[in-house]
Amino acid sequence: MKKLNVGMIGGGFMGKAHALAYAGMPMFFWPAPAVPHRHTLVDVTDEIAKEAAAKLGFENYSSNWREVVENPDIDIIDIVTPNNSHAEIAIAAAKAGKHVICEKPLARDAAETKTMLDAVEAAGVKHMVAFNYRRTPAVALAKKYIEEGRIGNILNFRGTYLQDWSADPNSPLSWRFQKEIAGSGALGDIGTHVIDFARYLVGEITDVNAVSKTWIPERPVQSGGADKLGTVKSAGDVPKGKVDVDDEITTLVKFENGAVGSIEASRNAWGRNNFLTFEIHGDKGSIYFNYERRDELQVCFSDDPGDAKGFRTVYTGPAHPYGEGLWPIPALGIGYGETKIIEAYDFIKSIVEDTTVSPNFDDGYQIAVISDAILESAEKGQWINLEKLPV
Ligand code: SOE
Repeated sequence: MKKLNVGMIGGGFMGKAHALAYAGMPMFFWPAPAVPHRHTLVDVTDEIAKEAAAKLGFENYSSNWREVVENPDIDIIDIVTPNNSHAEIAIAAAKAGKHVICEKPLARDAAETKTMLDAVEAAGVKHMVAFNYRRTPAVALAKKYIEEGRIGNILNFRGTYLQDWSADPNSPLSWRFQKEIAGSGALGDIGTHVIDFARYLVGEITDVNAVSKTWIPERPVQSGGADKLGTVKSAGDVPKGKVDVDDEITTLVKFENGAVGSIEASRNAWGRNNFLTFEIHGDKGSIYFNYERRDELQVCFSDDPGDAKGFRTVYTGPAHPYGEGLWPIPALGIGYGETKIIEAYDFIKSIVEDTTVSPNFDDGYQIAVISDAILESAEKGQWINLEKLPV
């Protein structure tokens, strides 16, 4: 069976998710299109890389990503580093002829993202941006129902991504709160997942009208590099640094096909953990999804009998998208790991079969253009029409 060697740049939280996906993919989708081999893991020092490689099952380690990108044995470069390093690595990887998968958001703004898109297109390599949530079977099922016309013409999309890991002012000033590294705050980090849902399920966004807030303007300076997502709190009188990105963003949206809606993202929503939701109303029915209950798709069809009309729950399983590879009984449980396994499967399949996979760097670029427009709208306090922006 064909083998593809993976060089993964970064060994933190997302590195764990991607390593799990490479290990698990052939167990779920057999025969695998190709078996991903965890060849080399790169981190900032040899010591950190060595430990991460041992933990995540990589054969080799390195602290020199350029060498790994140039290594002729490597087929795929997987980028799971903070946002400010994505472009440099992805462009070098594309020039070296490697297929590239990169965590989201692709880069800090649309201009930087465009350089990545241009590089992979010029090199003719396969590329994917890791908006994994659209690979939750219930989300893919929503897409199927929409394509089959089960809820008719779409009128409204209401999407949220709410978390509370940074609601505590003592959560440290990690890179996710620094514009120079992250590009934006809740918008880029989590709001982009909702934008991905909106484009995937409804269509292109043409206009946005947003508000943005930074609720906690300074945070304790982080000691050590690890991104603990608010689980490590600073106690006492510690030096603080400025937060220069959004904590919360809410925007109205208009779609090319006439639908309207809203997108919300906040990391200051106490009680919400991974509250990634959408409700979509069509002229023949409605669909509701909440990632915190990710085995379930709530549906209501207008032609349901009058005495049974209302939302009901479909539990995803073998009869649904990706069901042939996953668990044999509905509701046994899909997790974050499974979404990443499906993502790895679709990416590797696209390499072997020489097809285009979505979401790819073009999708990542469109999402960056929309994100920039949202920030511009919030700053100017007005609607921004995307058709007038350079794309
Ligand atoms: C932090 O908010 C984060 O890790 C995001 O960066 C991921 O994309 C999301 O899936 C989980 O939360």
